[in-house]
Amino acid sequence: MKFYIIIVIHLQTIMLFPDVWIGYSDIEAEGQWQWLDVGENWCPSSWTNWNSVEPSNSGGNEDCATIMAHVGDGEWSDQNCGSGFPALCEHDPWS
Ligand SMILES: [Ca+2]
Ligand SMILES: [Ca+2]
Repeated sequence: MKFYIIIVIHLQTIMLFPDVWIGYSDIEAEGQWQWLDVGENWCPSSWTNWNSVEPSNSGGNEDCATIMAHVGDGEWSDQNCGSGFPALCEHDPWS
């Protein structure tokens, strides 16, 4: 059995941090959001934490989700995948 430690940083308390990618995307099919795992497999999920006006797919070109650092309480936004944000990753400390 594997155990994972997930470290969640409350980003609103660290205002120097930008938004961060979370590995959730609808790049394969618009509106069908899925997680991309380490094996590069797409995993659908029904739980989300979108901001009330997201996902907006602004300009028809927002296919990657971020946790917004300065809006809401860890709410998500879809943004252009080419934006240079850092990524939040899951790590198995026992592997
Ligand atoms: Ca999209
Ligand atoms: Ca958006």
